[in-house]
Amino acid sequence: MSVRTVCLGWHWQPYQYTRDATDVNGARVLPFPDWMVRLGRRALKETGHTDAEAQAYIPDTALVNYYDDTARLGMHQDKDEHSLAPVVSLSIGDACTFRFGNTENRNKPYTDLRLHSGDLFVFGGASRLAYHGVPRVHPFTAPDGCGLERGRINITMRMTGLTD
Ligand code: MD6
Ligand code: FE
Repeated sequence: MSVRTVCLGWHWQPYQYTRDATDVNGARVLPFPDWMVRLGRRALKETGHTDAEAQAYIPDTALVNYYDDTARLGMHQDKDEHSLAPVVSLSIGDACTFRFGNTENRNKPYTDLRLHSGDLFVFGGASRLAYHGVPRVHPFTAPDGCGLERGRINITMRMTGLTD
């Protein structure tokens, strides 16, 4: 994995979520913002989820990944959460190739699609545990005014299902 990550709400490292960034500097993670909860609920409503599903959605962690021109993210499942509530993904800056796979293994069949700045992607239901990754970033494709001149930022919000 060659992306750089900062978290909100809960700090993620492989296999676990903690309130402190124990593998970085030990600092307490910043709180998960209310506006992001509202954005997550709106994303569910606009992707065919019911009002009840949207209201029950209380994302409590966000992983913010920064990709430079050469960064990649290998095929993986997001399965460290104790909840199978959807993952909402937002992309800013350069476009990338996003590889959306199957739930069995990291190999074919998979679908490659391009995620552009401003795209929102919801991983829910049968797709929630699908393998996925980012095989490449496309430099110099960020639109003017998106707030990022170089590289790509992806924000994924999730429900950990954890309590303190
Ligand atoms: C990325 N995203 O798009 C990496 N995970 O940069 C993810 O790993 C991801 O976009 C779960 C759901 C949606 C995602
Ligand atoms: Fe993921």
